[in-house]
Amino acid sequence: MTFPDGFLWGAATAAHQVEGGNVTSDFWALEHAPGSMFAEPSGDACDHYRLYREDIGLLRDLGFTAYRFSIEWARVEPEDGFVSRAAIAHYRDVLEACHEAGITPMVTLHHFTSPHWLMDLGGWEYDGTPERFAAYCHMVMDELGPLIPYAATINEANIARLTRRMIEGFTKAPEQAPVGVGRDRPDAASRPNTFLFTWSDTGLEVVKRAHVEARRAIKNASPSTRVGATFALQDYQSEPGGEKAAEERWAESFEDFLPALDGDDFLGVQNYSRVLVGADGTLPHPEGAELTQMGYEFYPQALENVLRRAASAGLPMFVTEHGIATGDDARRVEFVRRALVGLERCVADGVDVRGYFHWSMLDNFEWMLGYAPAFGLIAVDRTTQRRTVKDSARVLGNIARRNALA
Ligand code: GCO
Repeated sequence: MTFPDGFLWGAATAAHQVEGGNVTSDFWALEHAPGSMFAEPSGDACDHYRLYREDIGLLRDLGFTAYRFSIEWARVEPEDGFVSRAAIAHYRDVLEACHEAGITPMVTLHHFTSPHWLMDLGGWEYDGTPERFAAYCHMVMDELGPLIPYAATINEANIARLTRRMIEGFTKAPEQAPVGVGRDRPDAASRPNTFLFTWSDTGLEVVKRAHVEARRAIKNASPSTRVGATFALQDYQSEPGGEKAAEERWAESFEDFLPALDGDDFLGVQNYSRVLVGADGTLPHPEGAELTQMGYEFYPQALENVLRRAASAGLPMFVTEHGIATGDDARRVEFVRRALVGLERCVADGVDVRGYFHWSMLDNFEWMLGYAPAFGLIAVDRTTQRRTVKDSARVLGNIARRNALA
């Protein structure tokens, strides 16, 4: 069972989840707001802003050939109109470290967090945000473009659609859902429009336009960079009576975005599990199902199903995220192995998949859930910042070395 030549084998991170000290971002403010819905603040995270050379070296030593990480807009442009040369120099060095190690970088330009100042303008409901975002992308690519072969504009451009469904499931009244993310009053009006908590139709249009304008800006500044966006794609499976509802879920979370992807070079597919859908919506997990630390069903077959469906976009695909939160690394090994058998079947059938990035390189800051879920191939002692390589990292690294499953 081998993979095509040049297939990328990587691990993924996002700036806010690993770098630490992202103090000029909207999320930092939310984490420290009174009544915050975050279990704990991100703090120093994995101190990856300082330790990136060590971390990239670990990936290389393990056998990986690629690394997906994000450039943090809030660091590059910490105040409206001020560009930090120091931040650009930092990311230049991260990219150079990748190339020196023989690691192909894939850069995400927006991974959930935004500069705090953007919230004062209306965040992801503000119709000027696409231009602001595109200007930041242009600036980054103008400086660093030759070092960036692959750029993803927005991570999980469709996440608001998924969150909206999840919230509906809780309350049937989305605007009343997660409280504590606002400044003083926990109602919708006071909730800043961060990327993750903007559920309105206006917000969706802003996101789509931001992707289109960013793609244009990136291609102008760096014509050799291949551009795409990434999507959180669930394997929606219908139970009798739920066929129509399952189709709707897929349409709203994927097909609805296809017009905005016209002109993209690749599609980033991110999958973690399946969702069972009945006539009235999401169904509970099957009796006795094994659940992960996220409460998702352990269901590695989902990746293959989702890749086959997403192929309808007609774009080359990368698995830009796939992983499992578990304290039992043997289950991670099993999860990866079974998913990769499915991925290999896709490739053998001619589905155009060009790489696999595991989420995540490091145990890291899982947003509102804090540091409890363990998604990493590498454990991090956050007191000493010591890294410990897990078996799953060695197993996946060996697959990468052979470009084949055992
Ligand atoms: C997301 C993000 C990652 C998560 C990962 C695990 O999908 O929410 O892209 O930042 O950490 O998916 O939940």
